[in-house]
Amino acid sequence: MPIFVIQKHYARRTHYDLRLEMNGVLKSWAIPKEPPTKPGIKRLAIEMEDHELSYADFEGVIPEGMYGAGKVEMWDRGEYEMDEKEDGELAFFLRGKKLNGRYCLVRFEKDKWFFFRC
Ligand SMILES: [Mn+2]
Repeated sequence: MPIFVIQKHYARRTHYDLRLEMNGVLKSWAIPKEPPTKPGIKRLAIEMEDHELSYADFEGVIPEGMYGAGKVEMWDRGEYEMDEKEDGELAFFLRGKKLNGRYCLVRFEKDKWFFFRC
């Protein structure tokens, strides 16, 4: 089963980086507010560049002066199972410690998506 991680990133603005293993890379979205554990809350998720699979284990501090400077800590991780996949619309089951259940990512603008329990 493919993996997912959510890294809490204390950058200039604290956010959560959701990463899904897909086609040998980590597809990535930055979520400005805490990811929802319950239905009824939609979070903005901004699509970011793909990361290498090895980045899934990264925790530590990105030094001052580098892009994304600040502390990175693991917020949640586990496996996931894709349920439905269309262009701009993903539904999948997350099996993490904090996030567990069916989640959707739906694109509404070029690189802007909504992330929510569905
Ligand atoms: Mn980040």
